[in-house]
Parts: sequence; structure tokens; C-alpha cells
Amino acid sequence: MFTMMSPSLICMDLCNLERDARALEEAGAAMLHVDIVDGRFSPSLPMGLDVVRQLRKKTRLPFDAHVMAMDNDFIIDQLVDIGVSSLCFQVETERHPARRLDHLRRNGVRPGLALSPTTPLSVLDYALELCDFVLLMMINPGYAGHGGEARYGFMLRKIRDLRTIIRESGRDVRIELDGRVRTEDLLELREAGGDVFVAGTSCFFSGDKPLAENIRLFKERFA
Ligand code: S6P
Ligand code: MG
Repeated sequence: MFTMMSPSLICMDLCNLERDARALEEAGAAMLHVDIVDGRFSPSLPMGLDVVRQLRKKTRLPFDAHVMAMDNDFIIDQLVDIGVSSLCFQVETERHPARRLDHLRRNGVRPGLALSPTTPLSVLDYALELCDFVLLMMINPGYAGHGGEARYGFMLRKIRDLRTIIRESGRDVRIELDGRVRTEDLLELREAGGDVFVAGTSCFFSGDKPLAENIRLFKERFA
């Protein structure tokens, strides 16, 4: 179960990113979820690209980027140059999703689309075959820091519907779930069809215990 988690960079101790990345590496994490919010898509600007670029040199963990921006051009080009392994962007603000997905694949980055909670799955009708994964936001993207945000009740239905669409397509497309992923909900989310789970403040970075302790407890539970 641990290897299905994508720990969220912006939920780490922002003054000790290298330390936390190493702790995750030592614990056997498979990747790091790198959120880039531009401050306009949603009112939040947690992490700049230069920090991501510096951190790239400090850890072996693959970067799993998630872009929430009004204009993707500059940000995506920079993330490709930094060397992220996979990248998804919010489909709602992208004028040319197919072109963007093709560009990522041509540059050796696994491409994905991110969907806000109420964005219908029909946007994937012709895009699914261009994607290696689809990220479903279970809260409003970029609002993770807002206390009132909670997973929407229809998300389990949406995850199951997407799993059915992928199964029927015969394609190997992963489902990544992001936003308020709680340890106690993991089995239910996995049963619904989730493959990869973003771990943030509702999981490893709850703040009540040190990261290493939270990871230890998590592994104990899912041994
Ligand atoms: C922001 C971003 C997410 C957050 C994640 C945090 O919207 O896309 O990846 O980092 O939601 O997790 P949590 O458990 O604090 O909601
Ligand atoms: Mg994210």
C-alpha cells in the first residue's frame, strides 16, 4: 500500500524539504507529488519552480507533478526541463489538451489530465488514449489549505465510473486520487478503483506526530 502513495511536497515541512524527502526515500516512497499552483487558478502559491529545481538534485524520488494554473505554457516547460517523471494539468484551463499531452510524451514525461470534482468524465472521451493516468481531485484544486474543504460525497461514484470506463477501453491508465486522502479511507478508495493516492495533511503530514512516526504507523497498519 505504501508504494501506492504519492506524498505531497507542499505538505512537507517547507523549511526542511531535503530532510523530509530523505525520510520518505528511506521509507521506500515511490514518488513525490509536486503541486504547482499559480495563485490565480486558486488563491494559493505554496511552491515556486526554483525550489522544485533545487530539490530535484537532492533526492532520487521521481517527481509526480500536478499543475493548477491559468496559463500552463511556462510552468509546464519548466517542469519538463527540471525533469519531472509524470505531469498532469487541470483540464479546465487548458486550451489544447491533446497537444499538451503529446508534447509531454514526446519529452519522456508520463502525461495525465487532472479533473476538478465536478468536471465530467466525458472530457476523457477522446483524451483517455493520450493519457497514462487521470488525477481526480476530490476537493477543489488549490484549496487544500482551506479548513472547510472535504471530499465530495459523489467522488466514490466518480472513481467507480472512471474505473469502468478504463476497463472497457482496455487501456492501461492509472487513477490517481488527490485531496483529503485519509488513511482510514484508503481501502474504500482502492476498492472503488484508485491506483495512486496523494498523501497530504490528512495522512502522513497530519502535524500531530513526526513524519517518520506517521509513516511507521501507516506501514504497520498496512503490513
Ligand atoms: C492542492 C493539491 C493537493 C494537496 C493535497 C493535500 O489542491 O492538488 O495535492 O497537496 O490535497 O492533501 P490533504 O490531505 O491536505 O488534502
Ligand atoms: Mg495535487
